[in-house]
Amino acid sequence: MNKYIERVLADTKAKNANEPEFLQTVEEVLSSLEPVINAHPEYEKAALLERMVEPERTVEFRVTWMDDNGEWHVNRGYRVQYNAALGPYKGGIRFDPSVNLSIVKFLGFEQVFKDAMTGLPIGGAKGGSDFDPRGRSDAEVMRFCQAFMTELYRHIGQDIDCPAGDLGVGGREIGYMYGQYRRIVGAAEFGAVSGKAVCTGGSILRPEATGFGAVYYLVEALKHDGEDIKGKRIAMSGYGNVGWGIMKKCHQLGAKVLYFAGPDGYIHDPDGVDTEEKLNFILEMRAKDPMHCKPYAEKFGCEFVPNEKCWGVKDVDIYMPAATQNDVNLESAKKIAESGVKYYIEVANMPTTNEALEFLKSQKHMVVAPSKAVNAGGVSVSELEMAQNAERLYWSAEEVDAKLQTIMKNIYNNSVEVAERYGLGYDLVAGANIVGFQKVADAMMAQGIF
Ligand code: 2IT
Repeated sequence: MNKYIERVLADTKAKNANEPEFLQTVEEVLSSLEPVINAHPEYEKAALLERMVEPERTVEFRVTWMDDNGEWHVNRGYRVQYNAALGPYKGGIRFDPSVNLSIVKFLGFEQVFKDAMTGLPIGGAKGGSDFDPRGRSDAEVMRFCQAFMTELYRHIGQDIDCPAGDLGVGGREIGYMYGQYRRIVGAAEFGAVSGKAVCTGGSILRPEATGFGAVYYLVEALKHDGEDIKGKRIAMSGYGNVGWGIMKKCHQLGAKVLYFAGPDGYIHDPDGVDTEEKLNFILEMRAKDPMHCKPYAEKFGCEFVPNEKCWGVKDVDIYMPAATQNDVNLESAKKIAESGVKYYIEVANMPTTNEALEFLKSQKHMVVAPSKAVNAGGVSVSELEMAQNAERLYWSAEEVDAKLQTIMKNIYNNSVEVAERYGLGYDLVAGANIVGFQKVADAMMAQGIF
């Protein structure tokens, strides 16, 4: 490997030894940058990689809130403002007991390159809390969101940092956080938070955007091989906001999601999630209890396989891990490769361990697409929401959807073109990393060293 990359990686590991998820993504990204670093010796002189791996700012804060029984709880809140060379910091907020500094830094680092790839003027950030919203009443969630924003508000703003949702943070939580922001600053500054409901400054299609964008990317990857999405069969994990968006778009385009996995096991519906009734049932099921997908099998009379993932099923054309990080390890990757299925399209942030990703990429019969390209539709429509807020107008669904399709097409095409230009062949993973890196690098070099 290039000596400069090797040195920065070793230093990053030594400095952040207790942050495994963060180190995982730094290793994945940096190790794919060799050709571009070789071509630009000036980057080493400007300490570019050292600066890129270090967040511009990390905020960690106490969040104190009262439950419905009058008991006080203390959680930890985070916002990692990673890189604003391309525009205001932008990225989601995750509420989940697993959230810690390593998770937020990994998500923030990924976000920098993802946001760059969209071609829109946004930097990268991520935030969250170890608060567990599951089983909490609406009033408890509201009090938590208000307490969280009471500290976060001083670090964000429409030209500074615009948070949005992620796992555990949907339209409801965003609404409560935006309301508290507005109350404190005393101004209808819509562009300070995205993913808002349409009635309060949000963009049409934001809830669907990540899933729709993933399918638009998939359409391009299929087209490259002379294939059509119509009639394709899909196995996925996750049926949250993103998974649901994929199912909805697949239904519209005549593809079928035959398998989907949740925390309790997986569903096999041989007809696919092919009706509005099924799509609506998934929404209701998730709202009632996000930990169990078994009720779908009971309702629609299909198979439920407890405590298993659907990686390795053979009667599909495409796998789409859309749950959470490190969902697919080497053992699952081997089953996936053995199944003979060609397309492995990552959707969740970093759903594949590095060794599993390397293994899948080495399989000659497979096409592997990286999440930071595939799931960029969500943040793209978030930025379109900021644009609508800035001009104080709402756009139609057709306008937003057309822009989203163009963005996803460009992300795919740019990745292919750059990988080819650097002699890497059809490498969608390295192509995406290099496209994102190059945009951030150009902006950082143009702005001087700091
Ligand atoms: O991972 C992601 O891109 C998000 N959670 C969405 C970020 C955003 O600002 O909409």
